Amino acid sequence: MYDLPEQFSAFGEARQKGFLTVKSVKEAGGMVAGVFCTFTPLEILDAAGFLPVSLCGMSDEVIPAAEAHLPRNLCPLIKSSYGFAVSQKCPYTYFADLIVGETTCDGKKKMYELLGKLKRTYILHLPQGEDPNALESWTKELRRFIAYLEDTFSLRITDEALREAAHMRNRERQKRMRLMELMKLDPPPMRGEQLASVLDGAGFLFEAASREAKLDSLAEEVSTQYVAGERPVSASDKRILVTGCPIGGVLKKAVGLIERSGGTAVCFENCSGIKAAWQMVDADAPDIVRAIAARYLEIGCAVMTPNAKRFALLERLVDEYRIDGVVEVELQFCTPYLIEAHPVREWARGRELPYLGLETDYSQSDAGQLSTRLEAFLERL
Ligand code: BJ8
Repeated sequence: MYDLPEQFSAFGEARQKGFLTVKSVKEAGGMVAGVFCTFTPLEILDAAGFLPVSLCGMSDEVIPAAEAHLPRNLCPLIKSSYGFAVSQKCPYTYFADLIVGETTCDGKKKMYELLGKLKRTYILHLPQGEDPNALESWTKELRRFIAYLEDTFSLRITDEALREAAHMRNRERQKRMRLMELMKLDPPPMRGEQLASVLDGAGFLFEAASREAKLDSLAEEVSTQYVAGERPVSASDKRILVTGCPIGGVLKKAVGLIERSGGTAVCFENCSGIKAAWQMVDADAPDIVRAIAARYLEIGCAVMTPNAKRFALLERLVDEYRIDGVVEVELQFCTPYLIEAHPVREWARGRELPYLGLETDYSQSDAGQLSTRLEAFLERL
């Protein structure tokens, strides 16, 4: 088995260790913003001097606490996120001066109302689809958010600071893309589970220059070892594209199982993977707020109606990563993605690509059943 470079572990531990950084930022008088979604315009929070931190819940340990207020038949990501807040088990939520939510799926929207009773919460009203007014209304919404931050926290957000933040976030996205694009190699130079842990962990390395340096150094290390002949993944492994809901809470169960059953997840279309990184902000555009708005509207999430952007991206990724099969990971009760699974299945059929949909939650109770289905699927490829 591949000997992990030390850098992989640094990313793996970032989520646990990052709260010490957040604590010291708070002690030094800094401000922290908790965020949940890839649509959150990080550049605005950066330019305002906030440290943005993801609050997405990834474990089922706090779901019983959440179910005291929320229905059982709700997506585990929502229940876990709320559960961590209500049970005060998440240091990041504890330190947050502000929580930024957005109108995506109904479950999250309504959960934010409850969260607003625990913490100061601001809701961004995201346009719900590809209508001709979407860019105008999202740009106005971002200006309203800027005005809210300026008034509430007595600060000033300049265009210059927004441009600087856009350049910084673009650099980070490019570095994430560089790492993900290494998976185009055949056989790939690392396991998908390793890659996904790095992409998640990078979000908890809060100092931009050091985060960028670590992403660069990992890409260098992986490339150097590959050129030197290291082959951590068997050439006979099937190349799998993973799509669907965010996978942080089911990484080991879903991706780990794919990779123990004869496949490698070479491409993550999900949030935290390519969907969240491939589009850049035009940082030198005359209207920087509009440029930020335009960039975020390119995200092909199933909460959008219609969601043609997801299919355009999938189409491109299948060729670029020479995909043998598609695995769609659906979190239970996620209406937008569960309904969009049908057109994704139809699209895969049209491309003559084997497709498997896995509906799961954060528990381990279905691990055996998923394993059997994945083994059968991968054997067929
Ligand atoms: S941009 S994928 S992070 S909305 S919470 S929709 S799993 S029922 S997370 Fe998401 Fe933003 Fe889109 Fe990405 Fe379903 Fe659960 Fe809703 Fe979810």
